[in-house]
Amino acid sequence: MSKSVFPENFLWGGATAANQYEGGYLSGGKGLSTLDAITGGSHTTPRMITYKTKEGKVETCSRGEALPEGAVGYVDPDKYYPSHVATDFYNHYKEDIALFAEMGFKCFRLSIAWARICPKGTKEINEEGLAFYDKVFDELLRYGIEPIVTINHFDIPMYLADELDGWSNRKVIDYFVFFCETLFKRYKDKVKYWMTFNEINFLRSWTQIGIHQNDQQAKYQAAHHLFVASAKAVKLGHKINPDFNIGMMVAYIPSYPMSCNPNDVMEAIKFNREQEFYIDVQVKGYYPAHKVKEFERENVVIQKEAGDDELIKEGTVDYIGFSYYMSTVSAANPDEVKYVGGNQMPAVKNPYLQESEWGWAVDPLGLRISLCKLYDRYNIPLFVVENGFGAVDKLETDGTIQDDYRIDYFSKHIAAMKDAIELDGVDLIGYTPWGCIDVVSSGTGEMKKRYGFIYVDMDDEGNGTLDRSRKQSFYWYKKVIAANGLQE
Ligand code: BGP
Repeated sequence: MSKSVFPENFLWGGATAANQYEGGYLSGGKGLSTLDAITGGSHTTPRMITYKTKEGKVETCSRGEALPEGAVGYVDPDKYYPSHVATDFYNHYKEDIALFAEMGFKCFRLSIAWARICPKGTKEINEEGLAFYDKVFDELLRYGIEPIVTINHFDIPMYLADELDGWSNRKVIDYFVFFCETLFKRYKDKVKYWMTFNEINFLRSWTQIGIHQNDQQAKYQAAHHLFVASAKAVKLGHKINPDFNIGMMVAYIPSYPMSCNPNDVMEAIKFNREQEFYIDVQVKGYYPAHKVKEFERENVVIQKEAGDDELIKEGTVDYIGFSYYMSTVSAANPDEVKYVGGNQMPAVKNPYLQESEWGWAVDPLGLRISLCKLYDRYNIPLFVVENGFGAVDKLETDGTIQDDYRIDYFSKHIAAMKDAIELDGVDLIGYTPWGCIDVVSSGTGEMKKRYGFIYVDMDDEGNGTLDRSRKQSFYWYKKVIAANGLQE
């Protein structure tokens, strides 16, 4: 029998995020977060933000839009908000962790709901929130499962968004660093792996960073504040516990040129480096030259304080965490570009690849390509912290779920990681497939777009028993983990 090429201590596991999984949106002293005011959606209807205008009128707008001045987030009792119950990790954590342990998980990635620890996002602490994650970490550690913590996954306490205009305001850096310090000190003996911001390159205006405007100036000024906050957190974390591994997290979608026409190649370079910009700052510790030039051209002026550049240099991360779901194609001719899927990604169809029902191109080799590109370029450990196949699963009358399409997807992506380790020498430390248990879709708000090895009985309107069932992929992944990635 051949030998596994995956390192012996490779972190096999799964990934989730508080706002899509936890539920208990007002339980245990939690404050409101922006995501608690986002309605459900579907394949065709985008998720909407509910807000109150200055005049007190209740309105909605799509997640990408700017909120009018003075508008505040609002939870309309007549609307359905999937984050409120989600798949209820808050009340099912023991049962779920037992299932993860049964699969043989070495690690489990979760995020902390900022508003559960600091209900308003300010320096008031909710002890009950801290105690909840203590119980979760203790339960994981009991089974020898390493917690991997995303400090901030797409949410911000509503108070910070509405009162301070979120990350556009420099004061939020200080509040975030306080939040990190609270976590680092409290969990320093329980958690070793952290990452600061989920998909830092995908932050949508009010929903995720709490800002009311939505132009380039506002977006990049907020990004600067996120960079400074992340760097401060990394420095502080290393001081509190030098054994901490603190990473960054980016959504990585490698783009291929549509043809060998150099104009298409240039487009692909531009697309890729927009993502790599976020990695450059957090790994190399400075703004890349192309971004500085772009800011000059577009009249984007970043307000920095003395010392920011040094901080960014000193607070570089220990590893690169990234999500990989698909690749895309860039074309110089804009007529080729269509917007696809619930997440409205700009894309050109790749004739060589199949797509998921949501239009996401399935490309296992693209994962190897991403691993090569990132390792060649940055030379620090890599961690695939999200990967997976969103599909409609059918619960059979005998209680089984035959998700062979998911097994096929994972099997090919794991083979691609194996090649990257064995043939390209990539230093890959772990793999946490997305939504290892069914969670609400972030892009569409649907329940029917499922990723899990574990099925949760819950539908798009929030009806269901929340019962858990093992899918066929559950048994398959268990074997893969037991064989440290060797596949039959
Ligand atoms: C990433 C997010 C996750 C997750 C995943 C799948 O962008 O980090 O939160 O949801 O994508 O996307 P979706 O839920 O839209 O299918």
